[in-house]
Amino acid sequence: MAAYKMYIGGEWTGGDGYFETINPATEKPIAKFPSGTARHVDMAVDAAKAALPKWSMMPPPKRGLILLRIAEILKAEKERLGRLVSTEMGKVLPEALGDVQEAIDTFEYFAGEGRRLYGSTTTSELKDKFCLTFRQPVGVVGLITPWNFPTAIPAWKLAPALICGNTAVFKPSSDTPLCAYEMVKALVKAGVPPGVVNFVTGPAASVGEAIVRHPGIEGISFTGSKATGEWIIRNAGLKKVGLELGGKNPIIVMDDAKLDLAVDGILWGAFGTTGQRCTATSRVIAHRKIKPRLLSALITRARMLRLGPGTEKTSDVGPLINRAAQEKTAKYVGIGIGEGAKLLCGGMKPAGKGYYFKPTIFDGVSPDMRIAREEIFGPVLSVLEFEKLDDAIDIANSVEYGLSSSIYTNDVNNAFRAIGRIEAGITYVNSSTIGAEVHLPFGGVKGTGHTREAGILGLDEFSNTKTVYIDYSGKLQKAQIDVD
Ligand code: UN1
Repeated sequence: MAAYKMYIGGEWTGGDGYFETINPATEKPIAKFPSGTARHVDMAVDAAKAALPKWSMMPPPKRGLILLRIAEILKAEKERLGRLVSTEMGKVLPEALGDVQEAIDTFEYFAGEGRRLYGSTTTSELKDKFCLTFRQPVGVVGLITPWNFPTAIPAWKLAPALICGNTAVFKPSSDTPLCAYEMVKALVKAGVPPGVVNFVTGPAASVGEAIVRHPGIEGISFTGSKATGEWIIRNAGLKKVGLELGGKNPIIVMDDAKLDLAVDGILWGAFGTTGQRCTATSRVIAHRKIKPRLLSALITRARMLRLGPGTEKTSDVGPLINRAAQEKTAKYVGIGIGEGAKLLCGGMKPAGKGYYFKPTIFDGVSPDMRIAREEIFGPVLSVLEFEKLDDAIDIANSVEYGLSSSIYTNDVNNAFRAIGRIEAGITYVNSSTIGAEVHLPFGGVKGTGHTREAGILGLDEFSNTKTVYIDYSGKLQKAQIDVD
């Protein structure tokens, strides 16, 4: 089995021992990666610090050209990388190719920012005084990424971090280091200078913790669980912290909705990526009148979904990421049954190898049940019922998360009411809860964290705004005091 290396200060470096990355469809190891330690994080931070002055002073359009080259390299390798995403992470090939495409789009988008990175100019309350703002890099940033979008999410962080002139320590999830390695290779090939991005693999308890606590790191960007996000807030000191912490995303289906469309959207949102998206649809809040029809269509269609390796054309739903995820999903099925919800389909893993789990639907779920409140991150859908839209929105808002949401309705008044009242960073109308595009802000409210990634607002996480006052009056002018 191939043993890979970390990349620190432009050198490919080993660690203190290795861990294995596993193909979740076969449960077989596919590669070995170094177990990094706090010492490697120190080395990475030193390298990132040393590279910062030159990188941050390079004109942003030049940095943009490097980002564009990264996009081109990923584009040329899309098929191979897609297969790798599918093999290492488990998602089906069309989605895996989408993951790589999202990374390509992100690098292209932020490459263009090299010629914008807009600040603002504004008026002054005093004569002969000019006011403006511009963006400066945060400094050395720590990027801690999850496994569910093993190329797209690193791109969401790397591209804006780099265009803003930061240097980085990048720690990928230990479930998908090979996808992350490929990303780093593309960066190096595109001409990202040594020390600008340092790739440290290994456990959260050593590498992750060292990044979060490191005094040489100014910013942290993390996507993952709420519990870890809270830990980061407690331990990162005064670093600039960006968090994207998951969801319990609802689809409200009104009695006037186009039901076939809603069924397509629900299945895609709940069982696409085997339910392993922060944006996954985990609750359907269905109008009492249409619920029986909706459920019968959902069950029929969910039972038809074919489980199998992501790399096989015949697979609709790939495996979960690992054994722990499979066990967690099974545990929640047990909790749902124990709470008195009605299991309509799925509810177990199929026989044989691979961390598969059958698409699962619960009816008779009430908002106080744990399966209606907690993020399962597996193919489990809870169906709740309502009669009035305001009640549906109250149910939608009754959880601690607030990432994505959706309403299916043909009534524009319902749509706008939901858009205004649902507590979430994203609301879709007549479309599923998944499928965000890279040029729009992505993020949540409440327990999801309040950071925005992607789009123009994605620059805010990786830049500090400098405010400049230029007084050309030739005399001392006092704001708030020279009022006449
Ligand atoms: C995530 O699950 O953390 O909107 C990201 C979507 C994808 C990104 C999901 N474009 O579903």
